[in-house]
Amino acid sequence: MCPQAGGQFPAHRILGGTPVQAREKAFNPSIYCEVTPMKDDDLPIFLPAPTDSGPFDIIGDVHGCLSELLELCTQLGYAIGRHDSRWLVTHPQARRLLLLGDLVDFGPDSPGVLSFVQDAMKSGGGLCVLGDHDARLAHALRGAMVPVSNGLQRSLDQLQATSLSTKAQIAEFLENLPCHLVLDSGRLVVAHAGLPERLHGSDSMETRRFAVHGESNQAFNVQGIPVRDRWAIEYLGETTVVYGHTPVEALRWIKRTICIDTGCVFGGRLTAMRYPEREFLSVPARQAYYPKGAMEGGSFSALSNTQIRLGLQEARYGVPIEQPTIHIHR
Ligand SMILES: [Mn+2]
Repeated sequence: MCPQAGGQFPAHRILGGTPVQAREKAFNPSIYCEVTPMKDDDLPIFLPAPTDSGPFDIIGDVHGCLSELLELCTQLGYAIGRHDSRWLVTHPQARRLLLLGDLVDFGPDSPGVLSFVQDAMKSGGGLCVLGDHDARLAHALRGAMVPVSNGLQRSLDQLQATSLSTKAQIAEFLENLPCHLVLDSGRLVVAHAGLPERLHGSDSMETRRFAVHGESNQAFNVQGIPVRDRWAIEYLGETTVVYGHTPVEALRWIKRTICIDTGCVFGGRLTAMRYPEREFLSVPARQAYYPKGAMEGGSFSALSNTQIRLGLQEARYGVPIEQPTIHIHR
């Protein structure tokens, strides 16, 4: 059984080795494992071996911000070209993009981001995990009844002129994304909403729900303020966990976990973490594409002094918080 199991939808089997003839082989962690969809006309997708050590450029929630994504990739040294309406995305040092999910909703060009990421995965071997907005869009494109809010309508409007077959292809791509990835022989875990250590490498409903949608029962501190990322505060693992989902104004290491969603679509920045270097690179949003109401930490952002802001956050989280240096390209 491939430890990289965990697409949002269980309609596929995880198999080891090359297609068809290797179907009954045990999983071999030294090769990529194939996720073979149950339906014959679905295309197989490939997941990295858990021993895959990169190097990766891990990118937080894009939410349809194609311009900023292209700019960040350029700053990261990717060569980006176009051929037959497809993106060609390669890196001279063979680095690979690793998207943390929530490619869509809120922003100006969700279809463009979906095309870019799919083409980057094909041409440069990039990787991506599933976010909650991606999962909802896939359901909506399949005709399921989902609450149309949170910017989903914007994505559906942008896809209105798209053919039915392309919509089905987008849904299939999203449905086959893994909910989390274990990489670098267990030194790195990526999941859209983070993941506690006990769920790393597992493929249960609980794992999928946590990795894609986040902690279900909200905790509150003694002042009655909601505590986000309780799992990160309680985290004792050696594995570095990189995630997005909750926009943060400033990056912060909470133990060995870090959220790199810096709220680009709300007028913040799009941020990448270089792995294994653990360096951070951001590009500012060209504009606020959606009201900032969904941003966390509004009370912190009103303060200009970063040290005071960090102190308030430490008090709120009750654990030491370390702020990494972030290189911002303007
Ligand atoms: Mn999310």
